[in-house]
Amino acid sequence: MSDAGGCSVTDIGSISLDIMDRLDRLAEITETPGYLTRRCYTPEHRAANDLAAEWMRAAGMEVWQDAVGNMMGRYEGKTPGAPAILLGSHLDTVIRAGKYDGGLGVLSAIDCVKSLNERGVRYDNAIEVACFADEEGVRYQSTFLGSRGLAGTFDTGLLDRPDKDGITLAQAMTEFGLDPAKIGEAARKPDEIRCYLEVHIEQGPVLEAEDLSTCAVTAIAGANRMTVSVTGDAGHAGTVPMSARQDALTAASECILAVESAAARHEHAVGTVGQITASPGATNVIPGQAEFSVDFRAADDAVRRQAVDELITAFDAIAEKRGVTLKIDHSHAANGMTCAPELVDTIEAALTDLGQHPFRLPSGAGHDAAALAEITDVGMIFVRCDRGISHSPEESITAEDAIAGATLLLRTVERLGTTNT
Ligand code: HGY
Ligand code: MN
Ligand code: MN
Repeated sequence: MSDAGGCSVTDIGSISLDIMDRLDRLAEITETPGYLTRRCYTPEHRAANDLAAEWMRAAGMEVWQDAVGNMMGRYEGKTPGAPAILLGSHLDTVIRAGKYDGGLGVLSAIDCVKSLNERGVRYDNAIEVACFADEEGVRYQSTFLGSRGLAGTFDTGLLDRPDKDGITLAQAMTEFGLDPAKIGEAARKPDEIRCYLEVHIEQGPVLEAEDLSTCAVTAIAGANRMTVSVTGDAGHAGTVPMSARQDALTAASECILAVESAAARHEHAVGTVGQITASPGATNVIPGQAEFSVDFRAADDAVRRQAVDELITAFDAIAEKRGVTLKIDHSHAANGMTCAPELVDTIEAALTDLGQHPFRLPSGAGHDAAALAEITDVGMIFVRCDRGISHSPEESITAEDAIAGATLLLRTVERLGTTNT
């Protein structure tokens, strides 16, 4: 039987049912016993790379680690050296993470190849899997270090950036066994890659509300991240009159509320302050120093840029009024991007093959696909997650939905593999 796309729908492969067991095993690799944290270039990153390498070899792939610490696998096509359909996601996590953000995409990709290998199926294209080193940017405040390395857009200006323990990115990479001078060797040429596909949990509530397990993704929102340092005057809590204070923490607090109101003012915009510190940190000392993070996103890039400009103007006015000084470190800025329409269509055709009606959603969360879009067409598949919760130990998916997401990826690859457009 074959459908309009010239694809035989009788050759839909299957995904092994133990994907959830392996996600549990991957989640056991953590820097913080009791909850999941796995940052880049740590011993835990090394252990996760080794485990992914073991799974990729077992799935029939040739395996290597690239020059920025991504763990890579390749399943050759009918003729060696052909451009690859690249699959993957990230192995790093946020702090107190859920088990599925990143890991689900990595295992879905590996299991897709495992299914092809078990059936001896080979296409003109090779299939590659990328287990990216750092998507979240937790350790060095800049996201997509792994996928930007592969895309050839790694910002070497970050190499001197220290983590919270004062270890620079260059030092961490060196200790991980990498040579920061050779980062460029990770860059892949656009003609080596036909397209990139990523499975990821939705991290939102829509699929659950629609009672759907999976869907195609249409776009990824752009984002700005910055760190704001506020400097005032420390002083005695009991003797400095309120009118004479330059309190860094109350100034930071007014700025933080300005983030919230800027996001509320603009359509489809979100603003978050996830980190704040104050020093010297004694109950009876007026804080002379405060620092906070800002994560600002919007579906529309022009809206995001305008809102961020307004925010910085508001910060300056607050600093002026309160007699403090501000320093803003713009640590990350990424424009929004749209997924390749033909890949969105192929994913929806695969949904139909699998008996689910087509559905598509934009992503408010950032993904490695945004970095890969610099060099190739990208497509993404979302998988339903419980109450849309993510970046939390409460993150939860069902085994059925995990398998549905990996099966949709496999069906999409089967469609692409049999139509070499
Ligand atoms: O923050 C994000 O959107 C993604 O989880 N890195
Ligand atoms: Mn993610
Ligand atoms: Mn995430």
